[in-house]
Amino acid sequence: MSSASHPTIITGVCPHDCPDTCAWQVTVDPANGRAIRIQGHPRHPVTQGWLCGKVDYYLERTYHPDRLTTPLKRVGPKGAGRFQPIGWDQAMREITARLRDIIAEFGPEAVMPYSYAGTMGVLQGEGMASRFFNRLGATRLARTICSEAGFEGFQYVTGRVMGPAPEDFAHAELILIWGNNTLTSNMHLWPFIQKARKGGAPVIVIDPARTRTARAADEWIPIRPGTDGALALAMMHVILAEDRVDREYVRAHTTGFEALAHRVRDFSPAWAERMTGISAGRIVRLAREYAEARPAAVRINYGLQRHAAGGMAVRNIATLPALVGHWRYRGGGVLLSASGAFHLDKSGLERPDLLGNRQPRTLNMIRLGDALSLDPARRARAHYAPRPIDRKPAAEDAGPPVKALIVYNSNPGAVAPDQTAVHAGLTREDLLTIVLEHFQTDTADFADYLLPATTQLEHWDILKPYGHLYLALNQPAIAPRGESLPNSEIFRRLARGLGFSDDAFTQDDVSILRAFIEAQTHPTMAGITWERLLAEGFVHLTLPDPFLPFAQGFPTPDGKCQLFSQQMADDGYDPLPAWTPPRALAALPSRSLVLISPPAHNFLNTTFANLERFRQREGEPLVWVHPHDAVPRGIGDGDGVILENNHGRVQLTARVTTDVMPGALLAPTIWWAKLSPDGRNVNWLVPQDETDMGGSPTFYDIRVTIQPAASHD
Ligand SMILES: Nc1nc2c(c(=O)[nH]1)N[C@H]1C(S)=C(S)[C@@H](COP(=O)(O)OP(=O)(O)OC[C@H]3O[C@@H](n4cnc5c(=O)[nH]c(N)nc54)[C@H](O)[C@@H]3O)O[C@H]1N2
Ligand SMILES: Nc1nc2c(c(=O)[nH]1)N[C@H]1C(S)=C(S)[C@@H](COP(=O)(O)OP(=O)(O)OC[C@H]3O[C@@H](n4cnc5c(=O)[nH]c(N)nc54)[C@H](O)[C@@H]3O)O[C@H]1N2
Ligand code: SF4
Ligand SMILES: [Mo]
Repeated sequence: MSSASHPTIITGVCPHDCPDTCAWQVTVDPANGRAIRIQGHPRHPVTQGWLCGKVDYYLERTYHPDRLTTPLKRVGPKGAGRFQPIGWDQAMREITARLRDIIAEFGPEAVMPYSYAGTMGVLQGEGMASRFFNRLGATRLARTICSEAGFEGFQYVTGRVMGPAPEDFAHAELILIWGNNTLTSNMHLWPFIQKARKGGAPVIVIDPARTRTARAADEWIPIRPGTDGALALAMMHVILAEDRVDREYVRAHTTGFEALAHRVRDFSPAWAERMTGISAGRIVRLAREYAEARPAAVRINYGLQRHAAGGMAVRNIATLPALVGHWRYRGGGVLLSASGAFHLDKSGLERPDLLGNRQPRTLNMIRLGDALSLDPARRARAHYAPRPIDRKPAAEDAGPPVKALIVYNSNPGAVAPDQTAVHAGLTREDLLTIVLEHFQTDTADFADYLLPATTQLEHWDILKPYGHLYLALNQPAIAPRGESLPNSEIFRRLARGLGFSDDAFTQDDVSILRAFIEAQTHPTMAGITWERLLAEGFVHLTLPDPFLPFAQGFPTPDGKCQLFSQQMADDGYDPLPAWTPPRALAALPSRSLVLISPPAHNFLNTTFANLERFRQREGEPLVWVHPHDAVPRGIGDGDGVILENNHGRVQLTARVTTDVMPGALLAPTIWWAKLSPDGRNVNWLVPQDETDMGGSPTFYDIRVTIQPAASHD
């Protein structure tokens, strides 16, 4: 930091799991090295100078008195969250000694990493951690908790997951926001949507709930959760029946049109009305409006695919733009994620070569409860086997029990399905649990060693966004708080303690990031250098302007959009768009309702949910109930209610409202369990079920009963 008296301004980027990946500027007081201001980068074309209401307070979070600042060792019983400070040296000595014993007795697969996107940085995310776990030969983790189902469904159709740039939404004639609460979880897309709107494009939201986005749009079309695949099939039906197809585009760039035409004949709007709850008349008009727009920009996000058939639903939607040729036009198509536009080679960063010939098992993160079980039959179920052709192993082949769990960038004790099973696993006395964290989360309470990690203000990183096309560099603005260390350094020390002497574990953070950028050879990275990132902070991928990802073809084996997918057939799926009902629709106790639990506006998953400011804004753990469902059950607005199914039971407060469709309940989340009235959150109600594709969770495909807490025995 400079010794001048002028405040220093450091450029960085938000680390959170949010499509916007905002660039920021942090002002540091040179007198004491303290960050005094944070603001959105004024020159970043998507950030446009503003951060969200959460990250506006990133300094408050960073300097919060509850921040972990020293390594801690457990003193109380497992889960009690009682710790005493120890030094880094002692922590590393004790942890590595225990890891050595575990590996000697059970083999390296008895060590399991658990991480997700607490930071999306390539280095503090999986960079150094992968090196460590690859060198060790630890169990591998299938990171399925968020996006895999939709990702797979999209990829089968287009070959790569990408879509129109957010800036290009401004050029659309129709905006469909399909299962995305843009103003909460993707708010930097909104200004481009508003631009399109000024040009006359209507904005339509398809969602079971009248979210703040639906309220701000021109129209809300309520849809029964998990039935989007049916809506897409009926739209295709209308487009074909009324011959609204872009024949030239279909002929040049698609495979399987005749088979698709035959398939969708059965899926009439009248049929879809029974599935979705949307009137047949509205479906017909929607299909027409969609086909006539030149083009329509469709935003789907991951909320849409947290249902048993989420993969197929996204696959069906991803088929639509090819039929009407929207990929030809600026802003046309479906945006699920922009990540496929990035072709980053991570092999030098994550060093899969350190595995050698070893092939450790892969366990699915959404089945953490099963993974931590001492019953081999349950452990076998935790193996990652996402496609119909994949087989889970027999119990005797499940591999060793997990004896060491190393958690970083995630809070599985609150975010993962089946919390009863997760907590049972974390309570095991014989399990060594190491948690790298900023705060003492629900998960951290179960740690044997709780290690303080730096925040984005305190470490280097590079961020690849999934909602736009600017790669960004994060420079540290302040010194690490207390004794906190970057994840990269913690894994380096663990490696050293285990005697790993490869140079992978001696390289410093800046050298790693620089080498990562210098190793990129794909044309989209042409002209993107370390020096430019240092000087500019963020750089747009090198792409043609306009960027029309599928105007000229698709990165599939035959170069065409897979209306019929041979790959799907080979993987055991229906090769054509199909209808798979969500589990919650199946005939179940008639008094039960479908529960969805999408992101709360003021939290970022469980991040921020421990801080008073955001808890106050959010109020209390709520569940939205339609009056049709509330009244017969004697539930009034503000009443305590019990939600229950055969996985668990949770107490919430009812908000009786017509903002959610009858038959559906909506509980904004993710609340910390230990800060909730009954010490639980909605993930006590979620089973470890997997989606049709990608082995993802079914967070929004849950059947529950609801009744007033007062009448509950
Ligand atoms: N403020 C905030 N922002 C976030 C997050 C957060 O926790 N808070 N989380 C981040 C993460 S990790 C992710 S993955 C993204 C998630 O981003 P999204 O997937 O866009 O999540 P939401 O914004 O909740 O939008 C999901 C919407 O889908 C609706 N929905 C649920 N089921 C269905 C369905 O079956 N069909 C349709 N049509 N709609 C359905 C919900 O009511 C909700 O309005 O957001 C990121 N951004
Ligand atoms: N019911 C329900 N459950 C859900 C969802 C839902 O919509 N409903 N959403 C699901 C989705 S989409 C997702 S992505 C997952 C999210 O699950 P997680 O990825 O576990 O997300 P967070 O809860 O935000 O936890 C991230 C943790 O990482 C920590 N962290 C941040 N940066 C760093 C760092 O640099 N180093 C270290 N060591 N720690 C760091 C933060 O303090 C935070 O506690 O939850 C899923 N669970
Ligand atoms: S959470 Fe999203 S909107 Fe908020 S600052 Fe970060 S990237 Fe931007
Ligand atoms: Mo997510």
